[in-house]
Amino acid sequence: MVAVARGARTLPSGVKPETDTPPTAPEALRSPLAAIDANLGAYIDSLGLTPSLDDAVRYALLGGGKRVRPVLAWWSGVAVGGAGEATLPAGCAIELVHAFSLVHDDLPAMDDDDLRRGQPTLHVRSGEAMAILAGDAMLALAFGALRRAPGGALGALTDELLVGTNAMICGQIYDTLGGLDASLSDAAKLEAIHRSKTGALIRAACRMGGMLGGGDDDAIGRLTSYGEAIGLMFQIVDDLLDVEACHTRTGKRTGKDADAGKLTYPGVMGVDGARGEVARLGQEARAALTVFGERGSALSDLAAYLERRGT
Ligand code: GRG
Repeated sequence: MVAVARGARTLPSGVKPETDTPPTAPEALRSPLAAIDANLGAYIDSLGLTPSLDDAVRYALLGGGKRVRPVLAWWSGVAVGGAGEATLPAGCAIELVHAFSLVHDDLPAMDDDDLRRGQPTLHVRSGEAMAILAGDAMLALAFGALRRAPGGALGALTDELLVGTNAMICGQIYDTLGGLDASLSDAAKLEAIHRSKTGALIRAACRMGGMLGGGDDDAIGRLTSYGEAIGLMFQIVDDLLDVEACHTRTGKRTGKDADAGKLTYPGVMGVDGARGEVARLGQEARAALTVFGERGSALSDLAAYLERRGT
């Protein structure tokens, strides 16, 4: 008899065991990171949070993460002819909302995860009450971070962050508690959930970066199309990683969604169908960038990387 390790899973049909090495992050993802991290750290330093909250927020916000959303804001600003540095208030705000969402998503009442970014989740490390409170604080601090943007942009940026955050929370409700029209097909439900839960914040990052870069309505419209395509693609890749990758690569438990009976892209359209959808959305994202010429090349590189990312 073959011994099967506790927690071992059988891979769905079409899935190859993980043998390859993940693609390296492109220069477009790496080059703004120092400025983004310094900006996040300086904002937290400026707040003088009470020590236990300061410790929890730093752990959740500064302890790892790819910074995909601030990087998207950065290059969206560049695509419309602005400076990446001008987008930092938006990147900081979005990353705080993202960090809040991960901390709350990991809680026992939601996804009940003990591992995130290869480390214990915040509630495992600091207790459930602190994880709830640190998440609450990060959501409030995100809106405060926008006050460092030029005054004239504050109203529009606040609206974008509000719309993105609210859509993310609605997507989480659909995903965990239900509420979508029962007559929708599984594929339509899945798209509605993830355009909100994962896509809305990515869309907001692109739009807010474009606004701070001084983009006009047409340019913001192109960035919106780009953000919507890569936002959905990001989730499909996440679902594929959930079945294909192991936790040492992703830094979080894998296989949980399928085990919990949740709708996933590989589950609904098969692994090959999901990969095809990733390729289609990648093309859609790149097509939205043509108007920016060379200034959109970093966003194009990011789309290509996000199609193949391994973490
Ligand atoms: C709790 C209100 C509330 C919302 C939670 C986004 C979300 C909604 C939960 C996260 C669940 C999840 C893992 C979704 C898949 C897409 C996603 C957001 C992955 C994590 O984002 P990355 O890969 O994380 O950008 P890093 O660690 O790089 O920052």
